[in-house]
Amino acid sequence: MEQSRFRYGSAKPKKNPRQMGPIKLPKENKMNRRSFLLLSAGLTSLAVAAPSWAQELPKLKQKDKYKVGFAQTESNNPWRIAQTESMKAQAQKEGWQLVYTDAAGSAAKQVADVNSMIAQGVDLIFLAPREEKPLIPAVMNAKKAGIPVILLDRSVDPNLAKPGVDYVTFIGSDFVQEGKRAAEALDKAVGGKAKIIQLEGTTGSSPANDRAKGFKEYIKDHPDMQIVASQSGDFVRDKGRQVAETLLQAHPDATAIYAHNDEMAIGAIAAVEAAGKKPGKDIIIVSIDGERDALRAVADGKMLATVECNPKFGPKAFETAKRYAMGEKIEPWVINPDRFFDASNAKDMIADSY
Ligand code: GYE
Repeated sequence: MEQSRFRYGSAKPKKNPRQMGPIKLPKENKMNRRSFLLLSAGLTSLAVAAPSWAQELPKLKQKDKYKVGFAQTESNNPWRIAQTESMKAQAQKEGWQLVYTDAAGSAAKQVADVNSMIAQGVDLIFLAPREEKPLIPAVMNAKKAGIPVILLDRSVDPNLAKPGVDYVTFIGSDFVQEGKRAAEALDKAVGGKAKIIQLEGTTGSSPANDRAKGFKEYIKDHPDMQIVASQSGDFVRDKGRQVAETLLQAHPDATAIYAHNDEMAIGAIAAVEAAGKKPGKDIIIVSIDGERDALRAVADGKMLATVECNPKFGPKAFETAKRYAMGEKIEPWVINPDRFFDASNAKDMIADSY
């Protein structure tokens, strides 16, 4: 009720009174001035807290069937395609209508996609936010429109939007842990000594940020494991190949490549071979995802290992939405457990992979 009196509830963050300049006060009345200042201080703190109290997390009415949105980031790799298939298959199984959009690698388009889902009156939006900050408006617009959002596979900046407040929950892997596990596998294989080229994922995306963080955290206690170069390959195979080619030329002493996903690792294998070196011998390659081509490369000895990041979100996504509709309190992070694939098991996993 407070929000209607103070108007900040529906105001955009830009309207924060802190940014509106000083409030002019009548100098002649000291008492008035003091209470006015106290009042305005109170208002300021209310306004700062606005996102949490201004509006509650939208609810999901209990119904037999829903119309839900799934805002995908892009469809240029097997991981994304497997994720989309899993969501579509689950929607069909439940008999729910799925409004599917593909942002084709553009955060701006993804925001527009979410706006169009809002206009179409979907009951809930599954969003895979391409980058952590640019997708905040999508989350907030849906909230304002009273449509609950469940984040899938990637998250948003935790300082700008919060689970249980602005969106229901984040369903996904522990990317920091994935980075640590990749570093640990490399450490064991090379006896704690490596000059590493890092191929980063999409700049500003939560998996790229956290996979870098986890890896860095692990190697900080291993002084002979050094990152000699690090650059984004945008999670894309061919960009991974190009970046690896350039960085291998600039750092002929490199002995390892850590790629934030398998697609870039596969690209890197080609770059290593083009440089006249042997992947798996001269250059040890480790990455994350567990897609078919990477499992094959591990089985062939061209890659050391890949930490799993499972794209099959369908069952868990729809189940979480149903739990939410039933009024269950949803945990802020529904963690997907990850397996690990190396020479000991990669071959057996190929048949079942994507
Ligand atoms: O590792 C990558 C994809 O967001 C966790 O994005 C996902 C990552 C995944 O493009 O292959």
